[in-house]
Amino acid sequence: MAQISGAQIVARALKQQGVEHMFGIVGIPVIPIAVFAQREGIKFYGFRNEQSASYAAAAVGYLTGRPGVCLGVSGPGMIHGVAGMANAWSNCWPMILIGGANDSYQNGQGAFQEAPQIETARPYAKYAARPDSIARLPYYVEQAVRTSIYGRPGACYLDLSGDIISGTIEEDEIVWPGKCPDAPRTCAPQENIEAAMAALKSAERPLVIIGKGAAYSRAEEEVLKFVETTGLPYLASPMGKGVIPDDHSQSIAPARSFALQNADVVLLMGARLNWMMHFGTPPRFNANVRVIQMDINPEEIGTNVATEVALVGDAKAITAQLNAELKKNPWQYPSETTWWTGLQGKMTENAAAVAPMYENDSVPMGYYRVLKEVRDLMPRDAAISNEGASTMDIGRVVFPNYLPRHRLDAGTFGTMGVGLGQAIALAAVYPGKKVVCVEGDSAFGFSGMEVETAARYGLNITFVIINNNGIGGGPDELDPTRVPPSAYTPSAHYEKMAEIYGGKGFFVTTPDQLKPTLQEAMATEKPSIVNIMIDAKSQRKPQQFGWLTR
Ligand SMILES: Cc1ncc(C[n+]2csc(CCOP(=O)(O)OP(=O)(O)O)c2C)c(N)n1
Ligand SMILES: [Mg+2]
Repeated sequence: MAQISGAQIVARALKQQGVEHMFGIVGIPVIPIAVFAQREGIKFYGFRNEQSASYAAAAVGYLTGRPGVCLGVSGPGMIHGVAGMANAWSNCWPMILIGGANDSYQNGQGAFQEAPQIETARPYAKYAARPDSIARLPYYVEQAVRTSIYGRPGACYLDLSGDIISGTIEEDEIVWPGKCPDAPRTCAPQENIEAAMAALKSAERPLVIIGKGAAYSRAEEEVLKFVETTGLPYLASPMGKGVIPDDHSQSIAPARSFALQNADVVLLMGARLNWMMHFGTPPRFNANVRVIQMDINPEEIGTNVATEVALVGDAKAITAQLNAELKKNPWQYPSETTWWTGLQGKMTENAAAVAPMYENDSVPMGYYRVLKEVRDLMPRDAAISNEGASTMDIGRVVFPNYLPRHRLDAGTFGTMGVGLGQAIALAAVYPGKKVVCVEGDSAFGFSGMEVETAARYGLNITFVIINNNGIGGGPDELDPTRVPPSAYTPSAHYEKMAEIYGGKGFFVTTPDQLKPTLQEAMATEKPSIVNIMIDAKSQRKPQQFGWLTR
């Protein structure tokens, strides 16, 4: 009988559980896990910082429905990876962090990189375990994979001490639990389905809100059918965009504020009434809004606003139930109502307000002018990674999504620094597609070195930096003795980072340079960086409410 190491067992167990992507940084004691993972056919991406690797792992979980894995060494490596766990916890995305740990027989002795790792992971983990037996490693891996994707998805942590990783046993001593199936799709009771339809029928000003939960459950076909059959107006959360193509005639995205303020019945499809939806409360929502809430997690029901009808379970399965109910009892919201007229009027008004900004050729340029050009040059099926403050808020409005799970951004946690890792995740999951990674200059700095990672693996990513010299803009010139907290080096040449891997960088300051440089950048095989200077004072269209308005 052959001897087999803990590292090899972990790698084989992950592969057996449907894990296809591993991101991380190797070192003692986790090197053999990465080596064996590659040998088992898992794609390993060596990163420059575990933070970015952990963001990529969670994004892969969201995009594929099976967790991505982040691999980090003990102590500091593991702790960097906790950033991704927290982001995954907030976004409800499945991932597994595997942290190496000191040899267990040195516990408490001040071992190399010894740290309270389980305790550190715990608040963000659905499951955090330290396997104590090599033979049972596949059991722990299965637990972590299953827990990450069953119920509300989230992060799991496995703490692997050096002696478990490098220890060996006879192959026939191992217990293999078998592959855990995808999460069972849970339906809502028929009475809730009927109550939901009754509530919608009683509405004067109904609104459907599509969240990333619907995208995660791959409900796109069912949601499109539901929206088209009912004729209801809808809007999408930032990452719910694309579940229905953004150019659909029932999208009322440009009238978002008006729709939220005036809707009397809201159907949430995998979207939460947290800060991103202004808690579902005034002044952003009607004080008497009635809520139909579709969510995988019963504990989410009733958060911030009492729920009139709860649809607890899987978005794809429950939307199919709603469609079946509509087939039995056909109903459609009339297309000629004062609600539709109001929404359409507001959309026209808002489109007219931003139109001049798209066309404004003044130098320095504004966000809309620049992002419009990026939009026009990206392929229709491009996958978009987008972060920053205004760079992201305006990008979300300017860039259309025609496909589900093709937009990743700072998410529920508002995390700056996710952009490059998430772009790499998109490229890993969608080979052959163009990934466009649009970053504020501050956002880019959090993980800029990962451009080298993207180049090393030959990923089809175009990096675009919207440079206003800082966090929400900085000064044109800097006095080193008085640097404002939000400022970065004015006109910093971030595009030169492409030179480190033999790629091409572009520095753009005028509108006439936009098209040729972006075209060339999108056409090149190695990742290019297009660094576009904009007016530090450029802003969003004036908003009635800021994101954090009370
Ligand atoms: C991890 C983290 N640190 C800090 C912040 C605070 N923050 C919010 S947006 C932002 C950067 C905005 O600047 P930039 O990316 O240049 O976009 P701009 O608005 O200038 O276009 C920062 C640092 C955050 N959200 N996340
Ligand atoms: Mg900036």
